[in-house]
Amino acid sequence: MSILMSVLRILAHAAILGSLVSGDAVSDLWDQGKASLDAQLAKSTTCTQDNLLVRQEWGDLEPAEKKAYIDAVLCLTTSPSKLDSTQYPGAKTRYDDFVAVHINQTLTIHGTGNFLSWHRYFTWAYENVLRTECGYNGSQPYWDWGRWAADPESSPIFDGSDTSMSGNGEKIEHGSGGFTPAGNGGGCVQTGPFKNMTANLGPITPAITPAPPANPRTDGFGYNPRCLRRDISNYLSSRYTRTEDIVSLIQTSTTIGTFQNTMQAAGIRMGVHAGGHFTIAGDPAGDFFTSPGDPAFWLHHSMIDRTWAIWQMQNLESRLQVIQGPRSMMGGREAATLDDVVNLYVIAEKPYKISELVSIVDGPFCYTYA
Ligand SMILES: *[C@@H]1O[C@H](CO)[C@@H](O)[C@H](O)[C@H]1NC(C)=O
Ligand SMILES: *[C@@H]1O[C@H](CO)[C@@H](O)[C@H](O)[C@H]1NC(C)=O
Ligand SMILES: *[C@@H]1O[C@H](CO)[C@@H](O)[C@H](O)[C@H]1NC(C)=O
Ligand SMILES: [Cu+2]
Repeated sequence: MSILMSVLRILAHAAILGSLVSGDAVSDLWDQGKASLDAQLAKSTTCTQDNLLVRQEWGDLEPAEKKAYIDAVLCLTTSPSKLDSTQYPGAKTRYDDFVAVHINQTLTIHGTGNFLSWHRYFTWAYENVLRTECGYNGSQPYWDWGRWAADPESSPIFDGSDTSMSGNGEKIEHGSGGFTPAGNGGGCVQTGPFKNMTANLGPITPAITPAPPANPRTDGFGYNPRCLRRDISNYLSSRYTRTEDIVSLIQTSTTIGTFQNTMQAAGIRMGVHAGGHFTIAGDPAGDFFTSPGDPAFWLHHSMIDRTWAIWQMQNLESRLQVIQGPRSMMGGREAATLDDVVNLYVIAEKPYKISELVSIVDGPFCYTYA
């Protein structure tokens, strides 16, 4: 009897451990850095164990949690914009405000020294607005590319069910924007919670044909309502965003410069950043400027952020207060510094220095990844 009880207890214990350690090679790297993150949390003046939000992979959320997140996003898409409608006539909804902020800064936040910190703050601002303006009490979920790399279309993120981020676009005759052969969709998203979602801003660099209607303004801020189009396929995911690709990115990048450049590579060898964006593809997801207009953007960038955090945690002491790269991707090789300021204007209360945006448990941030 007591032997049986202890065997059962050991099995139960193993099951609990098993559920905490999700077990792929990327989460193993997280686990290896966990003690240093805990030590940093203990030293933090702004973040404690009690208010730490835990970001989870979409596939690990309960149906009710997925619905709560989806409802909050739909709330953003039906709340009014806070931007001036003369300057930004295409910004109709609060959701559009995020797209406008990204369009506005696109050329100084990609291929630059602030790429990672800017998008960390941007993704956090979104999570924060979902919570403060749309009554959401959960966290920003992420898309573990590796977990669904073989077939993203059938993943719980893109399967088109009520608890997904909506499915692929309708299958239409189309061409791709260059990085991939045309995929399985190309038309309007017609399934799931975001089938009625409208993209209002952009496009600026559409990556699909037939091209979406042109924006009435060259800056992309004009009002240009159109359906959300996607062209999901496993072409890139099965080659460039597998678990082994993520592990290799983390393990072979010894400087922040090589890490961010390898991640952002777009061309013959795709990094996970472009790989994820062009796995969704279409409009606005495949548009360099307007990509946050697809609600799956935030799950992708949360994974970008998690991957950066894991890279940092392999040696927190030397990988936190570091920066490399220019301030702009348009010539001008002026180097970014940790004192440069990130300003998100209408979607976040205050600007921060990059040095305040490098730790997930300091500055405005207080979250972790499961
Ligand atoms: C765009 O950037 C300028 C500063 O360059 C700023 O004044 C303006 O508020 C920004 N617009 C948005 C929508 O963030
Ligand atoms: C968050 O909201 C859900 C659904 O409304 C509710 O069941 C849950 O108890 C809430 N959790 C917290 C921590 O408030
Ligand atoms: C889409 O819009 C139509 C018409 O306004 C509405 O009946 C339907 O419920 C909407 N569907 C979703 C998923 O919001
Ligand atoms: Cu971006």
